[in-house]
Amino acid sequence: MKENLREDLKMYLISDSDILKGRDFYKCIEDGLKAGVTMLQLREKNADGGEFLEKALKLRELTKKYNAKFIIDDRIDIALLCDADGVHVGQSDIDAKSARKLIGEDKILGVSARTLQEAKRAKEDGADYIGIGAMFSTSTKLDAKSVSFETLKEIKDNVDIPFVLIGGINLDNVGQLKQFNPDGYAIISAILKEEDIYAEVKKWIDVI
Ligand code: TZP
Ligand code: MG
Repeated sequence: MKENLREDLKMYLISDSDILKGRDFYKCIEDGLKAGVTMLQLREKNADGGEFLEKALKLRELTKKYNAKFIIDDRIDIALLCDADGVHVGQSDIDAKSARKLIGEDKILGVSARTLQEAKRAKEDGADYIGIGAMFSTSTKLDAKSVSFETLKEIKDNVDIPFVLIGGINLDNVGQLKQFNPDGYAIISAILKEEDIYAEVKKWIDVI
């Protein structure tokens, strides 16, 4: 499940039902998968458990079809029920150690980290990768605090763990992040707000 984790992190798409409102959610996500998304995270901030699970089960099938890894945000119960490849937890969610205990050793555990201390702790507690951000300002997560390039460098130099960058990243600013050589980029709006999601993912794959 995590033999090729660094490769799998390369084109990391996170779903957002609000941004996709009024569109066919599954078709939009499938277009991204078809174009080469390597890892998909289902992130549902407003769905109740039933709706979340229904989406998770459908996306589990789609990610299998396109050979992409499937990660569930926050909800370990749903990750286990749909047999996702892993879960992603933030600093105010169930802590990484407890999450690891519940999902076992085989599944992928992702943890959000904004400081060197959080990154070290995530690794010690069993994270397989960390998500560092927000790198730029974003309207997708209103409470997201920013991470400076200095902090990012400090984390990279001191914590040996696969990492993705997240937050406000688009095709115009991604060039500024290449110097940090991340394993991948985790993107929401720069991809999902586009009319042609398939074409947009293809552009990202060309760039990264
Ligand atoms: N965590 C930190 S920033 C962020 C999350 C979930 C939102 C990223 O969304 P976008 O639209 O790519 O800025
Ligand atoms: Mg969270």
